[in-house]
Amino acid sequence: MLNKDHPRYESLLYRQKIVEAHKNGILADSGLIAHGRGESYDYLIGEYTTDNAKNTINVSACYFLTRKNPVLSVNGNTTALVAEDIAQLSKLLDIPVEINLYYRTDERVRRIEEVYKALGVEQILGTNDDEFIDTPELNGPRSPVSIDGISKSDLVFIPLEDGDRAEALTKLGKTTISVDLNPLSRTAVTSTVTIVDNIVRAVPELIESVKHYQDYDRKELQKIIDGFSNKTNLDNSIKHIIRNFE
Ligand code: PTJ
Repeated sequence: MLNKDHPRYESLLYRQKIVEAHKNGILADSGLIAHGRGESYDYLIGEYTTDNAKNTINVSACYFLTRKNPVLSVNGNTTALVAEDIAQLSKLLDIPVEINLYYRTDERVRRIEEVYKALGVEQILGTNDDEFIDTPELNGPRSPVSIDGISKSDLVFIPLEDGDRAEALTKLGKTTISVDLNPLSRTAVTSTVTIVDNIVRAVPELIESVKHYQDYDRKELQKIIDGFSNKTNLDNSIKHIIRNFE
């Protein structure tokens, strides 16, 4: 039982979610390590959503609202931490959730599918019954994607991603929106938009941002997109961490 007065209550709560997801066969063994790496970057950032990250979340919302076929790609860590928010985002934008795992097993896919089904998500792709096609120039377990989902998409949301796939998807001309606490990672560097924030804060904020921008004119959304530079975003994120050391 967690004590709510503990100064690191929230962090402990998310650790508990991660451990439970591991016990339930949702999280990969390496997912525990990936979470620890994320925690350390979050600590350096200050464990809050910076103004710079808020800006990238707003730009991401504008991208979601101007693309034809966005897909939310999910893995074990994303499901462990923010499955409810992913389900909400999928319903709000009427877009599919596609399961794409680095450590793919039929059993993990089945368990993750159950989570989203229970949350009422209607469009779940990347399941064991799906038809797959390989992502060009990408080897490994994350290469096969759903013919009706990521393969046809023009925008892929890729939280907690590995660099190879982020790079391959961007090279294919897709808009890639990643969430990664590490602004130096290859995923961060090769994505169209990198939200340098903890996924537990970023996805709820993204939902609010989509609600805010959904009645905006397309031209206004495009103007916000055109004014964005991911290089400047990453430079700002790194400078923020350096300032915290001073
Ligand atoms: O569920 P699977 O099989 O697809 O496996 C998922 C993991 C995450 C294990 C796999 O994709 C992996 O090994 O990823 P990496 O290469 O460790 O990259 C994960 C990135 O996410 C790292 O840069 C972490 O800093 C970052 N990260 C970890 N936790 C969070 C995070 N970013 C945002 N929010 C977090 N909570």
